[in-house]
Amino acid sequence: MILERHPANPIITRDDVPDVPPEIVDATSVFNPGAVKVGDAYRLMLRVQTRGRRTHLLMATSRDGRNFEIEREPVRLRGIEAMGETVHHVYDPRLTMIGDTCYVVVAIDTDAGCRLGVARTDDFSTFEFLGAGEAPDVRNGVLFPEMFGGKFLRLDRPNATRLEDGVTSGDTIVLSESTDLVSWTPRAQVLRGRLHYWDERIGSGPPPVRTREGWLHVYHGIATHFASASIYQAGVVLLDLEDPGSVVARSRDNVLEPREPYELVGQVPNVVFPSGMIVEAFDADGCARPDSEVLVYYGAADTCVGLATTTIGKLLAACES
Ligand code: BMA
Repeated sequence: MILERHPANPIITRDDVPDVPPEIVDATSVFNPGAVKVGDAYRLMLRVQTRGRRTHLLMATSRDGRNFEIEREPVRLRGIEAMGETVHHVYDPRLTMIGDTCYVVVAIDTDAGCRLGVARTDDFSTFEFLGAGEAPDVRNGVLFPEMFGGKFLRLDRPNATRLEDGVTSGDTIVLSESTDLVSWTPRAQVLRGRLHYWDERIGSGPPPVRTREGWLHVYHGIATHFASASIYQAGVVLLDLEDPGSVVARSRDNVLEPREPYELVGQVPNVVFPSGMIVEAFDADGCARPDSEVLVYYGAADTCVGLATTTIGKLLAACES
C-alpha cells in the first residue's frame, strides 16, 4: 500500500466546524484543505460550505498533524474587493511557504469564470490579497516553494473543457512563471491526461516537493468514462529539478482512489482530492529525505477531510512504476 489511511479518518467532518454566525451556521461540508507545517505547528486552510452553498475558508492548527483545532474567525483576504468583480466563491486553497511567508493560491468563481488569486500571510491571521491573474478560466494553481532566477513558478490547469454536467475541467497541467504573482505567462505544458485510463482529466494537488530525484508532485486524475459518475483519484509525477516543465517519471496507476464509505458517498460521490501535503524531514540541502514521513490531506466526496500517510521513498517508487 503506497498511501495508508489514518485510522481516525475522516479526521475532520462538518461536526467539527464551529458555528461562526452569521456566516457559518450548521456547516454542510468541510474539504479540500491546503496545508503547511511551520515550526511545530501543522496548519490547514479548510474549505467550508454552508447550507446556502456559500464557501468560507477557516484555519485549523494542530501539534500532531491529526487532531486539529478549528478557528472561530473565517479567513478574510484583505483587498479582494479590488478585483472589481462579483466574487461568488473562493475555494480549494493551496499553501506554499517561500522563506518565512506563506502564499495561498485560491480558485475564485466570478461571472467571467474561475480565476486564480494569490494572498500572503506571515502570521496566519492576516491575509493580504495580492491579485488575480488575467487568465479567464483556470484552476488548481500551486506555487513552487522556491524562486527560479527571480521568478515565481506555478503549476496550473486551464479549464479548457466543459463536461456534460456543466462542470469545467481540463486535461493539461501547465507551468507558468511570474515576477509579481499576479501576471502569469505559460512556459510549458507539463502533463496531459491519459484518455481511457485513471487520469483522463488532471489537475495539480499539493505544491511540488524538492527531492534529490526531482520535484515530486501529487496530482488528481479524473476517470470520466464510467456511466454514472466521474472518479477522482490521486497519482504522482516527478519533474526535472532544473527544468520543472519536463517529466522524469509518472505513476502508471493511481496511488489513492475512493474506497471507503466517506469517499464513495457524500456531496460529490467517488472523490478523493489531495490538496495539502506535509513532508517531515529534509536533508541539509533542502531535499525531502526518502525515509521522511509524508502526510497527505485530501477532500473526501466534497464532504469531509481525510488523511493518508506514506514516505517520500514510496511516492518516488510509485513514479517509477
Ligand atoms: C473539481 C473542483 C473541486 C472538487 C472536485 C470534485 O472540479 O470543483 O473543488 O472537489 O471537482 O467535485
